[in-house]
Amino acid sequence: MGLKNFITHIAAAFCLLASSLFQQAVAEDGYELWLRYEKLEQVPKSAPRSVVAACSDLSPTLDAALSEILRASASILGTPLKQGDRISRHALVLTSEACGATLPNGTLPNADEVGTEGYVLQSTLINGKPVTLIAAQSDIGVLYGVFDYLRRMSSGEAIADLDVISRPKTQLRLLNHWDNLDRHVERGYSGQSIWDWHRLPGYVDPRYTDYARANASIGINGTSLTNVNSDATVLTPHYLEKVAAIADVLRPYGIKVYLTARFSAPIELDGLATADPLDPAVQTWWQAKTDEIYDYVPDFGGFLVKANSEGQPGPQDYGRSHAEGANMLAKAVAPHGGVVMWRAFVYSAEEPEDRVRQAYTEFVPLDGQFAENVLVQVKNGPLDFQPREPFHPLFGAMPETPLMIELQITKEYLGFSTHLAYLGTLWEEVLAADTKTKGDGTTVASVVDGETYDYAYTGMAGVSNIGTDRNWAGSIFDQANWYAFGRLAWNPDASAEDIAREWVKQTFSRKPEVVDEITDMMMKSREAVVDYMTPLGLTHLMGTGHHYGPAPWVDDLGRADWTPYYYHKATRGGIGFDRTETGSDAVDQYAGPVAQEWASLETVPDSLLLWFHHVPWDYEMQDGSTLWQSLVAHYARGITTVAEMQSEWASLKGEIDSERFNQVTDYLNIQHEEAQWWRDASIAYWQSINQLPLPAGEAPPPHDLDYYKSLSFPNAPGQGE
Ligand code: GCV
Repeated sequence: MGLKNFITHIAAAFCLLASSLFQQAVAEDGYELWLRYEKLEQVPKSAPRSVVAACSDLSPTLDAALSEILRASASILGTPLKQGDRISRHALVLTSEACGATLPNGTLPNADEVGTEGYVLQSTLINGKPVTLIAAQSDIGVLYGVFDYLRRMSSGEAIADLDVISRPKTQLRLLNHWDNLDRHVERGYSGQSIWDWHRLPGYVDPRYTDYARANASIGINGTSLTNVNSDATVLTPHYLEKVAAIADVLRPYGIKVYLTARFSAPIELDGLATADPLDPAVQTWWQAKTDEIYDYVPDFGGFLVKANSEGQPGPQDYGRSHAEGANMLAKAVAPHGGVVMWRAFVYSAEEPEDRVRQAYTEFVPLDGQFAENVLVQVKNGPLDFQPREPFHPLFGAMPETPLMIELQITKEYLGFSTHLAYLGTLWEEVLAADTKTKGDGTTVASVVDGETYDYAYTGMAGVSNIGTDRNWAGSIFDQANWYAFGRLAWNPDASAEDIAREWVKQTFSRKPEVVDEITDMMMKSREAVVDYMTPLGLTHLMGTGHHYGPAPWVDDLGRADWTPYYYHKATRGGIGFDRTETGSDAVDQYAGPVAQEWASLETVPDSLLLWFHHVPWDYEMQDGSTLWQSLVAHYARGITTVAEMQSEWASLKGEIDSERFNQVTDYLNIQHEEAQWWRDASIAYWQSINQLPLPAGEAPPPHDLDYYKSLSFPNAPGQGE
């Protein structure tokens, strides 16, 4: 080999090494979420050539929009768009009323079309030049429009001949972090809290900008930073400075900061004798505290409150109602344009009635008594974010009070971060449910988005699954739940499948066969969890406290309604909670036709059977099998579906980078093992009660019941206080 050849070989080997090192360096660890902006195989003719902001004033929000376009175009198209100051052919033109649009009259969309946050994407001519216009009333509308445009580009969709108008159907689209000041996240399965309180405000983690980008890309416009089981310390000046530093980063992305208000804060922070909301000194304290917060954060969104629930202090400690408590805080934030989100997740410490009845009993009589800037925040179901619940009976029952829906993105009851459970389908089921409170078609979505009762405020909250894990959410597929929450908050009528598809295209691959396969896995994943954990309307059978794994046998906690036994009531004679008029009559809290359907064994769907009825083990199901046979078959179906997901995923080897492929493979293996554990432990317990043999062909659990009972997980993540 001559010297020249030798050098060429060495150079080639070096390049190979460098490129493999580079590949490792840019390994797909999930950090980029759905904003990966994967390069297009072929740049379409309609691709823009330059970007220009047709504005007399460039706000930080428009700066963010421009820099997102430059970042994305560099990646998707291979070169960043040129940033021009004049409109040229094939330019992307950003503009808004707020930025002092420098465009011909009539180019901007009007407020009726797009409202304060909507936008248009339009392929049009400006000064005779073909351009794509991203225009809005506000700069945040432009940013949302930019993210929509980039979503289309990065999904490989057509970007020629665009004629899109989009505006959110709800006003307040919030994440609720259940993050403590010591960075423990209650029900968090993705590391610690991203809010690094100790180092703030001196060190502001650059990650907060990526958090803001991700949220803005799906339309989220608010975040409540702290746990609803709240710590008054966050309201002290030392912490408010830190809150202000976070708010400064989020502001350009249209995200307002909210805080949880501990009702007893006046006592704890300043030694007041009471926190009675009708006490003038207490009212003055909250007014001054609120003014102080607004000094730090001028666009502070308001308070989120959990009161008189699970040991939290509240107005009832002083004989006052939830409305009186909420209204005191509402008065304090009103002059600043803030709101109060008052949670309806309440149940009495004395257990006077079926727990799922209590929020309705408590809140319906207060309809009309809340101040104008109060929203009552209601979980999707009447119990507690279970794999399946009927919709909450409060939806449709409070025409005078804006009701927000609260969804749980973090999977406290659906397998933490290792089980693949796409929650888009769970939320779609709830949002599409017909409450019939104002005739047919009064869906939960139409209540929440204000269409039915013309609420002054509308909103959706999602309990965050975000933490310090490099992939943010604990698993790649859990990112889809964050994504789906934002997209549904923007449009509660959107289809879970469409959302899954667009997420897959941006996250994994644009290849149709890959998109189909992964979407299929996602669409059946939640029902699989229902099948292997709590089929046929069973509920809350999880391990005590941490909620990890099965524990249907637990019947002796401090209070009955924390035990699985309370919910399944299994005896030798039968199983299920009678919520008809012969039992707790919780079904009566639903509008007539819904109540009738669910109260009757003839018409109740199998999926809610044991939620509303106590039936014998040999009860004949719709398909002719006995309840016992059906229950066992559901467990088997759940495990089979997970096995299917495993082989579907395995078939994608080579289509997905190895880092994400391997992690998902490992997690699916865990899910399969745990699905089997759920089935075996549950069957071992049910058999100890009903003494029935297993249906033919069903394998007995490999261990006896005592073994399953003996398993203990004191260090399971995400536990509460
Ligand atoms: C923040 C459930 C959870 C608690 C949570 C509570 C709530 O009970 O297990 O951790 O507390 O809901 O929503 O307030």
